[in-house]
Amino acid sequence: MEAKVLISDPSKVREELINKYPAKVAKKRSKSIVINDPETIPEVQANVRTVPGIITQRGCSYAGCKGVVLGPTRDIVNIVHGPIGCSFYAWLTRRNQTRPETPDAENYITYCFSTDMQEEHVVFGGEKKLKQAIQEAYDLFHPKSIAIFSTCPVGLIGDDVHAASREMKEKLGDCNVFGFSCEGYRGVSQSAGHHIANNGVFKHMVGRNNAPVEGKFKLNLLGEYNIGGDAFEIERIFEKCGITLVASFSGNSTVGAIENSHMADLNVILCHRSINYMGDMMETKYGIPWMKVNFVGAESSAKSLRKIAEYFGDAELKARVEAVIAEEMPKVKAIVDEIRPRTEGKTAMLFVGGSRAHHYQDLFTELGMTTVAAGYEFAHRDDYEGREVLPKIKIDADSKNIEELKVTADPELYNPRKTEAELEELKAKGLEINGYQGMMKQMKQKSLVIDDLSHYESEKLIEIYKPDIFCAGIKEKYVVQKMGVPLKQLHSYDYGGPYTGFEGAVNFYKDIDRMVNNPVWKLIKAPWEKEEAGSLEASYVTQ
Ligand code: CFM
Repeated sequence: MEAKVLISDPSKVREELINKYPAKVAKKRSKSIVINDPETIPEVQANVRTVPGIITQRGCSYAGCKGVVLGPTRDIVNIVHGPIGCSFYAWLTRRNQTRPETPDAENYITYCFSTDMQEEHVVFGGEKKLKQAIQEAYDLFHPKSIAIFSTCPVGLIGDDVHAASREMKEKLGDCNVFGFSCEGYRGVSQSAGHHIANNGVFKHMVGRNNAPVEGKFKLNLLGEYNIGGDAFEIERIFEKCGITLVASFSGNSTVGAIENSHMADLNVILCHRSINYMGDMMETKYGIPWMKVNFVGAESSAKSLRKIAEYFGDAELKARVEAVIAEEMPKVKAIVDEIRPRTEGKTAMLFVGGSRAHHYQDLFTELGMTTVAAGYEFAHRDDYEGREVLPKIKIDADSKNIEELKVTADPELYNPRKTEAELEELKAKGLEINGYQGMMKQMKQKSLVIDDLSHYESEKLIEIYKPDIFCAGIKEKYVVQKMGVPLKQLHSYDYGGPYTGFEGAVNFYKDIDRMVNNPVWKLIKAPWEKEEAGSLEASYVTQ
């Protein structure tokens, strides 16, 4: 069927995507492929098991716990209990950056700590080796904290990382040792690991230090991991506005700041998927409300700053935020005005993680580009449809495996930062407190929303739509580029970034301009597209 005909009727595209599958698979995938209607948001099947063999983009629970949430904190020794590969292949690949206060301040991010589990430990147990590893790390570095991460074999052989951690914490005396049961197979994706990490950070770190924090407008930044320096740009803007960042969860963060984070008066959440649990738990225990913000996109950054100022309700802060926006925006506008005529009308597809497939649409909108299809790898229905659907989400066996902490108000430290009446007033002003609208309300009518995109579906989509840019990760990059479509990595940003805030937006506009307007993509012809029969060249064959 002609691509143009298909595009004008996305239900036909949907059929094309699923009609190659066997009936059972087609039935399952069809629930995760929907045609958007921002008015009456359709239900998307999400956070369910991937069809085996379909080639998913997803990662594992260990990746979500160790790599995503705990990895960016610089002064914690993160020991991976497992075979060496789990550590080695996660070593510095996420491009999360950090900036120690002084050149000799603690920073373990560049290290790779592993128990290097061997067959012998799988057969006879690895706890002894784990305790030795903790002792060795302590003797070498004397860190404030050591965290232990379980990989698949640890759960299979039954090593008790929690008991080993407790024993070593007691023995060492001045080092907070705690473990995570984040075996790769838990849950259906890295999303399970986020939840496990949130629970552990909340139990073992948050609230350990009640020292007051100076500053008039104190907040925590939740779900910002400083990929490519994103957090540095947000810190710059906060500082200019006179906003005090108590702790970041967890880009450019320290153990001390997280332990003290319950002294802040607001939590702002960037990546809802990976850290909304923390927002809810801190609200229940300490009375700190949370608010969804987005610092990806210049307009979104300005909007988020205004929301923060509105929350604190201080005239001086509001004026300062407006002054910062007025100072930053013209520089951004000058660049976007120059680039936009070259990007206007072009199309993008975003299939990333659990948050960026939504947020980066704002930057493409600023460039005049349309997102024709988007989806998350591992997000839940609320990230697509908004948090209103939370009560309707069915809890399946895979989710039941993940602990839900029972949190109650702290008898001494619970202190509601806003009264019910004040919260109502803020809501009346349009501030969404403890809310998130999800991706679909912002997407156009008839755009495609696809959860846990398979490899086959990605190829089919590219064939039909020929988008000007495809955003995903390293596993997809070269396959897509061989089809003549540039791929921007929205996980690691390739070699670029930061992309947050005002300076980040400018970086993004320039990078996308360079990619979508590069003539090289039109010159590419895959070997199998060449006209002469039998002309498939294999230039890597040397003889
Ligand atoms: Fe949140 Fe993230 Fe993302 Fe994510 Fe990730 Fe990531 Fe991501 Mo890769 S925490 S959900 S688990 S914004 S590592 S920094 S880019 S998949 S979209």
